[in-house]
Amino acid sequence: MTRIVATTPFPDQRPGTSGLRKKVSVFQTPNYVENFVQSVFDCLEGFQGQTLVVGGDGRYHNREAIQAILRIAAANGFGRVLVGRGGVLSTPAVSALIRSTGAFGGIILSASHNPGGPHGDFGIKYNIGNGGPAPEKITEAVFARSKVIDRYKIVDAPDIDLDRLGTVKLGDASVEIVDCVANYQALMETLFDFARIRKLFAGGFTMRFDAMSAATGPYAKAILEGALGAAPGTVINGEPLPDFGGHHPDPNLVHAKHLYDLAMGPSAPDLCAASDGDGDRNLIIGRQAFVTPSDSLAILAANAHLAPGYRKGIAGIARSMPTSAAADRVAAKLGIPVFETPTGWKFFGNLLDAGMVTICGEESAGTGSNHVREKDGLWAVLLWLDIIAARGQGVKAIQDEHWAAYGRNYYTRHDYEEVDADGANALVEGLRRLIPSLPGRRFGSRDVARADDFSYRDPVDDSEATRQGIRVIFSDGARIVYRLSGTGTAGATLRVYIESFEGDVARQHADTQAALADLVTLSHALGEIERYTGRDQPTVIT
Ligand code: VG1
Ligand code: CO
Repeated sequence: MTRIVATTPFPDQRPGTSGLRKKVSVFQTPNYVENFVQSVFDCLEGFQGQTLVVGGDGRYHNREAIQAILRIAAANGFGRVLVGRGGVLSTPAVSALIRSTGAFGGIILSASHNPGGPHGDFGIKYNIGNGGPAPEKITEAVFARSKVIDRYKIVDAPDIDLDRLGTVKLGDASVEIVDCVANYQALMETLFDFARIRKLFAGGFTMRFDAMSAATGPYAKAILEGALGAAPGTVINGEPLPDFGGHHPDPNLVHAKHLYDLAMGPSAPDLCAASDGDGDRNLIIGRQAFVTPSDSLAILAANAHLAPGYRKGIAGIARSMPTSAAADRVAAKLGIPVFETPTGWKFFGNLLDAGMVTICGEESAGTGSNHVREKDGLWAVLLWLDIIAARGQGVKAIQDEHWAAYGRNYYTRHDYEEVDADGANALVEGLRRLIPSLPGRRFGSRDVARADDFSYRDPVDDSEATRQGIRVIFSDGARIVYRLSGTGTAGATLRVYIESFEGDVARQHADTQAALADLVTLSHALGEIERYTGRDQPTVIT
C-alpha cells in the first residue's frame, strides 16, 4: 500500500562535489533520507515503469537507507529496481549497470573516501541514464525542491532480504537482487587482454591490492585472484566492513602509507595498488616508484592503445583544472584535444557522451574512460597491468621513460582539513582581491603570467560553472591553485595544488616536496594561510 507522509524540509540538503554528504547521525534523523530521495524523484520526469539501480559502498547505514529508497522508488512508480547483493555495488559498477540495463538512473549510497561507522560520514548521490553523476542543473533543482518539500510517497511493506539473489515484489514494482561483480567483470573483459595479464601473473609478477575493507574487495578478489590468477592473498582487506575496519578508506599517502612503505622497502611486490570506499579511486605504486594520479592519467592516456578496448586510439583527454598538465603534453603529442574542467566527475559526462574524450582524470586519484561515466579504480589498475604486460616493463621503467619523453610535472597537494569555514572563505576572498595585481609580478625566479578564478563553459550544452578555484599561473608553466573542498562534513578544507615542470632528464628524480619547496613557501605567503586558518602546516600532503 502506498502512503503519503507529511514532512517538513531540512535546509541543509545541498549536494556538494559528489552528492549529498553528511555525518551518519544527520542521515539517521527521521525523514532525512526520505525527503532527499523524494526531492530527487520530484525533479525527474518519465521514469514511470522504468528501472532504477541502487547500491552503496557497504558503509554503516547503507542497508537502512536502501530499504527506505526501495519503498519510495516503488511508491513513486519505478517499475524495477536493481540492487547489488547485500546492498553493495561499487560506484563504477553502478554506472556500468545503469548503462548495460538501459536503466533510467541510479542511486549511490557512499561518502567515498570519508570514514564510516556510526560516527563517520554517509552520502547519497543520484546518477542519470548515461551512468554518470547528475549535472548541476539537476542537483540545483533537487536542492531547491528539498527546501520546500512537504510530503513523500512510500510503500508500506516489510524489509526486503538484500542478501538473497532473485526478484521480489514491492508494491507494484519488482526488486531484483543481483550479483555485484558479474556485469562489471564482463565489461572489463571486453577492454583488457585478460589472457596476457594472466600470463604476466603466471610468470611470477607480484602484486598487493588493498581494498581498504570497502566496496572493491569482491571485485578485486574475483578479477585479480580469480580470473587473472594473481596469488591468493594479493587482495588484502577484501571484505567490505560497515566501518572500514576503523580506517579512512582513502588511498593516499597518509591512509595507505603501509603500501607506500611496502613498495619502497626491500620486499616490494611489482605493483601496489588500492582503491577507496566506493571503488572509484585508485592508488598506483610500483616498486620504488610512486605514481602521482596526474602522472598516472598521462601515462595511461599515452599507452591506452596497447589495451584491446582502446586499440583504435583515444579521441581526447579531459582533466579537472587542479590536475597537472602532464596529460596536456600527451594530448599535444597525440594531436588530440584536452579539456580542463572544474573538479568533480559530473563535468566529464557531456564530453564523454559526445565522444569528444575517451580518458578522463583528476589529481584526487580518479581515472576513468568512456566505458562508464564514473571514475573507476579497478579499471585503472587493470589498464596499468595490461600496459605492463604489453610493454614487458615495470612501473618504474615506464614512468622514467614517460618523463624522459614528455618531461615531468612535479606535483603535490596540500590539504588543510577542518579549518574554520569563515576563515577559509575569507582566505579565498582575499585571493580574489589579489588576482588583478598578480600578473607581471615576480616571485623569486618566476613571473606570474596569469591569475584568475577558474570558470568553465561546457562546450556541449553551454552551461557555465564559475568560482571553481583560484589559479596563479607562472610563465614557466608552474602553478599554484587554491580551492575549498565540496565533500567534507566538518568545517572547511582548503586544498592547495602545486605544480612545476621539469624538462631536463637529469633533474627529474628529485624529491617532490624539495622540488616544489619554493612554490610551497609562496603558497603560504600569497594565501596568507596562517593568518586565515591558524595553520602553518597542512594536515595531509599527497
Ligand atoms: C574531492 C576531489 C574531487 C573528487 C571528489 C569526489 O572533491 O577533490 O576531485 O571528484 O572528491 O571523489 P573536493 O570537493 O573535496 O575537493 V569521491 O571518490 O567522492 O567520489
Ligand atoms: Co570515491
